[in-house]
Amino acid sequence: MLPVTHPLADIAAKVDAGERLNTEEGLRLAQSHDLPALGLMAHAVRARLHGDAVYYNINRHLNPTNVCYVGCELCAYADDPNAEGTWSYSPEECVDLARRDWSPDVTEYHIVGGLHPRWKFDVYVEILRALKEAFPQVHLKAFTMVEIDFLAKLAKKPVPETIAILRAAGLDSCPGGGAEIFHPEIRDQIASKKMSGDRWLEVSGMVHESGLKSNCTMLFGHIEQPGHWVDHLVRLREQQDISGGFQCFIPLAFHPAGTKFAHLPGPDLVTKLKVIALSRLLLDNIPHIKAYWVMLGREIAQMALRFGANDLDGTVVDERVTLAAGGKAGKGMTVDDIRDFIRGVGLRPVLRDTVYNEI
Ligand code: V47
Repeated sequence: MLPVTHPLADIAAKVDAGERLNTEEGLRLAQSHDLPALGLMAHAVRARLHGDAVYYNINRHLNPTNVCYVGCELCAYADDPNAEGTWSYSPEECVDLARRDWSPDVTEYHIVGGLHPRWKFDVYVEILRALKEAFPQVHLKAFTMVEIDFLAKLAKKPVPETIAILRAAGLDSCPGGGAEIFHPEIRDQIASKKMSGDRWLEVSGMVHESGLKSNCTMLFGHIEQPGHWVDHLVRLREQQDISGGFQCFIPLAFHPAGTKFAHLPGPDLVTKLKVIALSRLLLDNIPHIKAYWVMLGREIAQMALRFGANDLDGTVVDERVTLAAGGKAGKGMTVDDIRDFIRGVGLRPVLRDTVYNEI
């Protein structure tokens, strides 16, 4: 795939042979400036796994509350209960909101929010129950590992029992947020009061053990170094070897506005494409890499489909996390936008549900 004299030729040979790359090789890729070579290798892997298919879904985002007592340095979305512009929707209001943006082809609600200091466990359970009752056919992908751990504390129950209660109320799978950067050197600065990386991985193991699928993420383009990406990806890969329930990895491009890091520029084009390619090359046991257009920006998300990504997420509509931090990708994409976008790079749009069944 690469000429034998190329500095990455030995890695390309391993990629060709379908062999797992080690940490040292990951670091060489992460530090390489040869973006086309990374893209070529990652695209070959993605073509081997998925041919020319690019998955997308018809979904809606729902954020029941942006009140959160944690106050992560990386976040512009969440705030304390007395701050202006906060919201806390009751289960009925969540259903009303969901109804506002509903259409018969919606297959997923993506539900994340803050760790509300005053809500009881039952509020979260009732939100799921009310949505499931109103939209029994829609998959509820709800609560990150951070929220699941918090809910277990609220419920005063072990995590597996908590998950069982949430499942009974309608939980179908979990989104991948809250992973940020696992390495404490960085995590202690960007999410100093959030659960540790070890705990995030442990809770995802329990989610998988319960039979639910989940996604995983990495927040990049702030104060981390390439070595932290490799550490993060290798730890996800190790967890996946153990528990096997990650469906999709989503690299999240940092948006600085309104955060403690507002002075930073955020990741550039090269960093975004490099992280997409690196994740495809290192995560040999996670099937899908998502180019989340809301955070990458539409044009770079389209290019990412040629750098290892095979999924675009969905129509989204009412996204608030990125918007709060200066996101400019705009409101939802229509299905026609998404299909044109995928065809524009010579690939084939495939409509999926949340667990990657073709529709
Ligand atoms: O957990 C917070 C991140 C996540 C910022 O699982 C920020 O399919 C950038 O996880 N700049 C929420 N990112 C989004 C998320 C997600 C999105 C789409 C699909 C899926 C999925 C998951 O956003 C948070 C946090 O890691 N985040 N603040 C920021 N300023």
